[in-house]
Amino acid sequence: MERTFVMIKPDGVQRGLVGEVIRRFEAKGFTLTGLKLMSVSQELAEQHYDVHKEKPFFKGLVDFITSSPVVAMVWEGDGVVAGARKVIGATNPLTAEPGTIRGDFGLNIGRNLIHGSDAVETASREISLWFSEKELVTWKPTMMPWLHE
Ligand code: D4T
Repeated sequence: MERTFVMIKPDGVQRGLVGEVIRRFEAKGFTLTGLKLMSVSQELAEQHYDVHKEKPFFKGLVDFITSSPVVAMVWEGDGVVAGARKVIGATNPLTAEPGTIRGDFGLNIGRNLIHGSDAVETASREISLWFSEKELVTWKPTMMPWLHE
């Protein structure tokens, strides 16, 4: 089953949106497989955003992610990588569609509330960066037959 890494960034946690974000993923029908509130070390932030290390916003992004706790999650389900990105919305909250998390709650690209892996391979790298194998729980919700034909 496909898995993705989702992180509620410091602005989402500080603004009291943790429950709202989890509610949207649950309501969509994805399965929560890993969940933790944590402070992010400089090293983890730099590894996570390694792909952006030459970008002008890199330092601000790392400072932001390490400034206050985040909620790290793994969600599972058919097509969950692309599906989670749809639930999250476009990178810039000002252009994100209403009905998406960023579209409904955000204003600024540097405060876009939430991260979701952008591809299956990225998801696998990010899940092993943020979670140990024993922190992930494999389980089958009993509502599965009501979600899938
Ligand atoms: P993440 O990775 O946080 O889910 O965001 P996206 O996948 O939607 O977007 P991204 O990788 O292009 O950007 C990563 C992260 O950097 C911030 N950012 C981005 C920023 O502060 N200024 C910028 O100009 C850009 C492009 C927002 C998300």
